[in-house]
Amino acid sequence: MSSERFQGRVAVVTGAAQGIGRAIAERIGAEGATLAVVDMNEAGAKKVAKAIGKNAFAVGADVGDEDSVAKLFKTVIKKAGKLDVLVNCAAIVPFVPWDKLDFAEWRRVHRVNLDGLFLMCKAGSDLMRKNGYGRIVNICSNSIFAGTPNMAHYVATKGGVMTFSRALATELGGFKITVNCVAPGLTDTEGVQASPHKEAFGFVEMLQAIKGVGKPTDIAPAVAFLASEEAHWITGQTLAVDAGMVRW
Ligand code: 4PL
Repeated sequence: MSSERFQGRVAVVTGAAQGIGRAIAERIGAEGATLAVVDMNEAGAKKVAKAIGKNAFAVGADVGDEDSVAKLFKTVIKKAGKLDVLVNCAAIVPFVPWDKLDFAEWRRVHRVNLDGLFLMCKAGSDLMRKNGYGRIVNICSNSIFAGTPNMAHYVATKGGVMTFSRALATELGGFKITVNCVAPGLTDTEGVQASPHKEAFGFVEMLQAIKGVGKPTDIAPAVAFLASEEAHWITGQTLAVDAGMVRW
């Protein structure tokens, strides 16, 4: 049954205290997964885990810190015994015009968006290789196709998310582990609403084939599909989920 696609599966979703990560955690949790709701904001992660139910537990972690990532997976193994699904959604979404962008800010965003992705995929895939099964879904952004302004460093990291995922798919194919990306467009999240990005909804909508404002629940189904068993023949791909704003 499609509503029980993740029965018996163990999943980790990062950045799951809010926004798109939260919607993904809720969706995979509702479909039966045993689930680690991971976020730097541990209190927020606890609230989300509690709302999902007994199959979910919260873990506070900084994906950019190697020790924190090691501790996270130790907790997952202790609580759930294995890892089947890893969704990497944790990211910094900055708004910094080029004139204001300095190296410290460039590094801050790379530390989470790319170093964090590397650390999570490295430790996560080690467990999946033992498991003989795995689904990795990395959250990208359609800004890599659009060249969205005021976030050149973010766009650079998300380009890395796509190309790294492509290479990782090759490395892990022999272990029955798939690696894919979902590339949302501008989405109505707490983070976006708290930033100047919220002013861009009208412009983005003008470019969309389908009109409207993207919600986290519009993104989660695509992630759940790529994280499911039946997506076994798809790997190394990036799927734009943005009402057709970009086509490539
Ligand atoms: C088109 O990933 O893809 C704003 C903010 N506009 O973070 C994004 C677009 C933003 C985007 C993004």
